[in-house]
Amino acid sequence: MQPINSKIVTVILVLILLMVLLYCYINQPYRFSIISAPLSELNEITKTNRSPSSEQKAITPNNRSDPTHIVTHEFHLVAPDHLQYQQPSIVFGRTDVVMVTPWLAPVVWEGTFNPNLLDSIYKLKNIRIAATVFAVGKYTIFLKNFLETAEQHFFVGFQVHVYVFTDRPLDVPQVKMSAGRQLTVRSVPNSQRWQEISARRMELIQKLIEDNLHSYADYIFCLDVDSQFHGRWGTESLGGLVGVIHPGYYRDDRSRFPYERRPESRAYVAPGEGDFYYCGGAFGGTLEEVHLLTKTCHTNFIDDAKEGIEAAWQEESHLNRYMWINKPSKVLSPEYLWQDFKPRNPEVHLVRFSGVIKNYAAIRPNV
Ligand code: 5GW
Ligand code: MN
Repeated sequence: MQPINSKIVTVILVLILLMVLLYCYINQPYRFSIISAPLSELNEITKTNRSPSSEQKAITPNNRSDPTHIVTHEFHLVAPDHLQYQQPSIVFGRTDVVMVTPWLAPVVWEGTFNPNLLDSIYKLKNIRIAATVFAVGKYTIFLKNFLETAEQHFFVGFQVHVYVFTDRPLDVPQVKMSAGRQLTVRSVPNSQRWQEISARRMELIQKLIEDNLHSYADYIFCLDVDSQFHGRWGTESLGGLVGVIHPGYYRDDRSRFPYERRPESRAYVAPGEGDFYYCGGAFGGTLEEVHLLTKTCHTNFIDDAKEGIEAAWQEESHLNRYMWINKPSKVLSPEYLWQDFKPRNPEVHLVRFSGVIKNYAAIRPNV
């Protein structure tokens, strides 16, 4: 009897192992379905990226060994059969705003997309969204409103994982979250100088992604906490690298953009260059793209600091330099980061997310 028993046990163990392998195999490819453009086309390294080989490694999802292809699940869009929605037109549409960049990335404005169609497409993909928000020092007071309004407007009906980075974990409010949504608190050291918090923000997002975020999310958005949602922010915002147009400068000539103007800085943007002024208070995309962005911006910030230079708007300046060279594949209109004190302009039909009015003296550390 003895050898038969052990044979049965071995057979069962082998079967379990095969089932686990099958499960892993089935789950893997649907998230990364299409093999597309060569890396060399997609990833022109900025003049400040000094180690292209490590950057290439960083962008290869799941460290797959073939460095010549970027694999992504972004491009293959499957709609459910028989979905009813308004016929699209290529001759009628909004005429008061520009809906595409010169490199053919969509610019997302209200009235340019069908939310139900997009949600149906992305529901089938079972996507998971991560959001990061920093609340260091007195900025924890913004968390309640931020989290409550996110429940009402941010990727409603999808799997959302919010990561709160704070030095005051006990001050993180209990906010009721719907099924499929969760919050994780990550402790960070307090810092006296905002410039340090700012520099660390990119570094901590980079680390979060490296900490196996792939097991928990497909896309990530990095948002300022001193803000609230007023309207839908959902699947229309998904893309490889996603930039948000700053509400303060979008009607201005590029000469007025507050880019870093000293050539010594790695955030330098020369006169006559630059597409838009993007905001540091909201950006996102796939984990691979945001990993490369945060890693590059943080490295450049540190290397600047070693030479005694700090860009005009810290990480925002580095982000703007990065997005000048590495063009975003989707651009979100200023609907996606307005400011509560700013009257709505006519082309802004809907404010989705905006910075709240804050009492600087009351919340900022003495710097
Ligand atoms: C920001 C400026 C000066 C001193 C301190 C801060 C600060 C920012 C802080 O003490 N704690 C903190 O958590 N932050 C994080 O950085 C928040 O997520 C905040 O939303 C983000 C950017 O700073 P803001 O919102 O004050 O910058 P603006 O340009 O939106 O006004
Ligand atoms: Mn802010």
